[in-house]
Amino acid sequence: MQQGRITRAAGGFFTVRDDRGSEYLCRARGSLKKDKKGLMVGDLVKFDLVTDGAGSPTGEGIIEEMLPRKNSLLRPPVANVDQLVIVMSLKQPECDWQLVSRLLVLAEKEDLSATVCLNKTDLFNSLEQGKLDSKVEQFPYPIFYTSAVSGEGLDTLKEKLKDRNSVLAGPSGVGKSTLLNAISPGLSLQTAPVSGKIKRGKHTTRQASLMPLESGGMVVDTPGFTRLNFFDIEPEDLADLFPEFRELHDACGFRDCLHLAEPRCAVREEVGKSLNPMRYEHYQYFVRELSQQEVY
Ligand SMILES: Nc1nc2c(ncn2[C@@H]2O[C@H](COP(=O)(O)OP(=O)(O)O)[C@@H](O)[C@H]2O)c(=O)[nH]1
Ligand SMILES: [Mg+2]
Ligand SMILES: [Zn+2]
Repeated sequence: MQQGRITRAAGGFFTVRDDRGSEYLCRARGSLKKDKKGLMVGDLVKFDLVTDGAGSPTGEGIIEEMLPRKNSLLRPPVANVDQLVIVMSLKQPECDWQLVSRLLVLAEKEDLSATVCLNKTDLFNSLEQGKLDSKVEQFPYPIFYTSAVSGEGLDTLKEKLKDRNSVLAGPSGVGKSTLLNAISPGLSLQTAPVSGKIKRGKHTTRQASLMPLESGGMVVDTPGFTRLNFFDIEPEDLADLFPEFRELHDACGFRDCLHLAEPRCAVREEVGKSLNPMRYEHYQYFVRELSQQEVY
């Protein structure tokens, strides 16, 4: 049996890529389809090659088995992800920091390491950069800057993606596909100008597929989205998904402190000191959102 990774899934067919980079079009063994989780892009699978009448391989295969998953994301649906790279642009469209935090919460929940890539630095002047620098002080995740126009940060991006399975996520129009084309021109991904009226990109990247990068590693370019819902998170568990709050929790006066209005709250105490105020705002907003969801 051969082993490989599913790089594409459509209409009951799976493209499986082996270590040498050969791709096979596969169907799944009937018993696998009934598996409640189903097969996903990113899954490691064992498969048998289909041969023709003369016994030569046809380039097609049958997936017999799925190897255990390390993790899986729902949006985009992809398994065994090493890292999430959240891409935002500084302008056109403007960076949506709440969406950044939302994606970071989802990454924490899946035990995924995450980085933030801020693109289109060419549209930013030093005054705007200065304002941003103070906004992201004490931000608890790595942030790096890129521009597909000036080439700034492209080596950093390439280095971060090297030899890992990464998912690029962020709204449409921020430059995800353009950045991937810049570091791996063979991909020839479609890109689209941000539509003038609503300053939001058109949806050009459709299906989730895992693409090999010329410099090593694989990446999923996702269609943009602006709205993401949480599910399966209780309000009292949210602070655990803010790593910078997690370590302070023990110092709060109440063991079940939600870090909202409770007295002697170690988290609130640190907002504006060791904690980024914007992150605390996002936390408050998300707790409220999760509490409202609970009613139903
Ligand atoms: N000024 C500027 N424009 C960029 C940059 N990167 C991408 N773009 C433009 O932004 C638009 C959207 O890019 P695209 O890659 O399709 O965004 P995606 O939806 O995130 O994949 C295109 O018109 C790109 O040419 C950048 O660094 N600077
Ligand atoms: Mg795109
Ligand atoms: Zn507290």
